[in-house]
Amino acid sequence: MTKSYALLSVSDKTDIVEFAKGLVETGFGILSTGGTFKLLKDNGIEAIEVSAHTGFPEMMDGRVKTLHPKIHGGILGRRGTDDGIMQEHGIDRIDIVAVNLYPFAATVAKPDVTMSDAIENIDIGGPAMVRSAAKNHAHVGIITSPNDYQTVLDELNSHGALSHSTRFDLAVKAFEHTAAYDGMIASWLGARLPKDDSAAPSDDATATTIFPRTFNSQFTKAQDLRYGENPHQSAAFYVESGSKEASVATARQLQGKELSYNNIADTDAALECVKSFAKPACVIVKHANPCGVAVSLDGILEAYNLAYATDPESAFGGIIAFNRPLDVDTARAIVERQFVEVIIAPSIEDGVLEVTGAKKNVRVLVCGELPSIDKRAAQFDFKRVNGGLLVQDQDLGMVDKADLKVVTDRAPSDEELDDLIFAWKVAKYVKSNAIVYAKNRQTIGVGAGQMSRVNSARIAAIKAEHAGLIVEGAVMASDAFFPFRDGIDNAAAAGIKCIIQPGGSMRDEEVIAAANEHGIAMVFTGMRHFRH
Ligand code: 93A
Repeated sequence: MTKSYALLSVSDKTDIVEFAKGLVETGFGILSTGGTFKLLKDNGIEAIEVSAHTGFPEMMDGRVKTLHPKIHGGILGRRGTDDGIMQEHGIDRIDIVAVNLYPFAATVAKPDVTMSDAIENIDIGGPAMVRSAAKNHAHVGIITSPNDYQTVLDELNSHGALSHSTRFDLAVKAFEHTAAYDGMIASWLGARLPKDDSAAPSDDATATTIFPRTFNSQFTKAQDLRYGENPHQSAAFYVESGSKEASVATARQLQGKELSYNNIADTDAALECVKSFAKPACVIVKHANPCGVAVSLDGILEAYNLAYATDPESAFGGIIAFNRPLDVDTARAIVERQFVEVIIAPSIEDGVLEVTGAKKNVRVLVCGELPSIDKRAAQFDFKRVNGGLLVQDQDLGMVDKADLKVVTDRAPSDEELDDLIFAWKVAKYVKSNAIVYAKNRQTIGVGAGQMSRVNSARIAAIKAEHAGLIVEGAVMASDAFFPFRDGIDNAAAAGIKCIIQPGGSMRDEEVIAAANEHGIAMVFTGMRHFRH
């Protein structure tokens, strides 16, 4: 049996002395690189320098320290299978590896960092050892964070060895550590790619900051944008690797000038909303909110006419999405009637581009067949907050008629139920607090993004009145429960006859009583659709 070592090579030397002491007490021999070795020695810990162990000096200013078969063979050798070959070459087992990497992040965070500083702080030997040990976690424990030293020592002391589950967990952490490290290097260097092929990256690392080619290795840049949400913000559009579903990211632009940052965001909102409907539908979005939505069995021209009628003022300069191929008549109706930024549809029929092309700058996008509504794969939603990232599943929650709970004396009619489900689907895509008034599968008033629900309801009523649409007999959808009865009283005064909402308020009783007083039929979905 060859000898067993723990190899310690750390840039962040927090608690390494105590850890080494503990390892020595459990019987490990310690191997260590220059700086770490010196610190251990200064603290009276017996260790062997890696260069003495391999017979090779650290060279090239430390670029080559641990890249040696006696190190990697000692880590990677399969215990049992490879014992013979290890013995033949005098390779000792390395059963514990504690490595953390050159401080690339801290280096590039310095305001006066140069390209050569950054390059020298790209650790090569460290990640190689981390990955070797993580790969061979069946036999080796890899520790990449001082936070794990004590747990490892405790386990070694109580059981004499690390359990498989501990080694596995440590290996996952190790791969996370190296993946994050490489991602960081790629992003930082990628942001400094020379714009011109002939120019080498300058040593003035702060000179040309651009958006990197990839982002977190999961997103690839599709295009640099002229600017962000506002002209003083720079921006780029990244597409998620492996993304196949019809989306704004996978769509093809057939006509019109380059999409802007806001165009992409609004096209996404419109397309995602129109995906909710199985029958021919049109969604018009303005400033990330649907300002008109309609479904029509007569086809998308009628759906567009109805959606436009909800709020012609807001539809000006909007983004229009369809869930059916765009035909010539619909294209003509749009460009003759209104200024439109983007039209997106699964495909277009012959002759459409001649019609849309006559109007300057109308962007036409085709996204391919839309996924069937209940077969969408949930992806992650990200929201950046200062200093962090919020991650959640996409809101793909759906309800159908069978999920609805009637809570009032009066139950909705079949016709009203269709409108309720329609209004509910729209409300999901309206920023909270969201109130949607609808009749005959047409929105007749949308109240979006207010800080109080009752104000959203007031706005929906004002919009309906403004567009000359009759609220009497319409339904109302609310993305979250009504905290007070005033929302119901207001709706009743406007002429609403039916309400869909999640329910679950402390005052549900009071809200239901208000609905009953007004002869309103109300259903609870049991599901909320906040959208911020
Ligand atoms: O320059 S390296 O990429 N080449 C190596 O062979 C190597 N081996 C260990 N960096 C290398 N290391 C790194 O040195 C470790 O990842 C650790 O961050 C650091 C510890 O060096 P020292 O013990 O001299 O302070």
